Amino acid sequence: MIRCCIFDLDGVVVDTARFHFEAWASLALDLGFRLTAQAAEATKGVGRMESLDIVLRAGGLEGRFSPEEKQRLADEKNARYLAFAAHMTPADVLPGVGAFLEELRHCGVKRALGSASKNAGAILDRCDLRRRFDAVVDGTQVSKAKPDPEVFLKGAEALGMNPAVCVVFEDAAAGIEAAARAGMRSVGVGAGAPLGRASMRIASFEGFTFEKLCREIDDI
Ligand code: B16
Ligand code: MG
Repeated sequence: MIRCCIFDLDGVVVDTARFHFEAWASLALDLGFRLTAQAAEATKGVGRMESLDIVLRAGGLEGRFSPEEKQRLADEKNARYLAFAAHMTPADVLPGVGAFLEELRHCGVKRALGSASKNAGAILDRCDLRRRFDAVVDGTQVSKAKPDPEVFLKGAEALGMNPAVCVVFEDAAAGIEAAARAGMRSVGVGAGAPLGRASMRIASFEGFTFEKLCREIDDI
């Protein structure tokens, strides 16, 4: 029985993952190195300061900056990210997401957002998405980054749902792992990195339905 769907934001509901990548890549260039696709992928779904550590490690710069300097670098990355995101509109919601969220509402399935991003609220407002979710848990409300399950467990708790009836939609390995640790099934979204522990995989929400979801994973 699936009674609640929990959505990651970046890379699942909206295509902001590329803005995060571009902001980290330009910061890395300023620091004197080119960010590899592999290092960029590793920042997916991971909190801001943890992502900075991944980026600095990729450039062989770990341990080179004081906590104050690291905070400044993280603030700079965020300013660049927000400059990209400032132009977002409801047209930036990924294909099929709106119809799927509406179908869930129609079927009486609860919808929660579970994002590591501290900017999630602003993005939801820009894209007129807040009213589509019954609960929103973002990076301002959690203390442990994915793959810790905290963000998804808080989403389920806010809606009074047992993890066993929740399905998480994620584009990042850290998020799929977080779902597994929360005791939830998961759907890997997108054609990116391998998401080994996902219960199923979809390329996008286009043509995806609640009926297909139930058929694929409800009897696992
Ligand atoms: P911020 P998600 C995550 O969002 C992003 O995937 C990740 O790249 C980013 O570092 C993290 O949010 C923190 O975002 O800097 O905006 O607080 O995928 O969990 O929705
Ligand atoms: Mg994501």
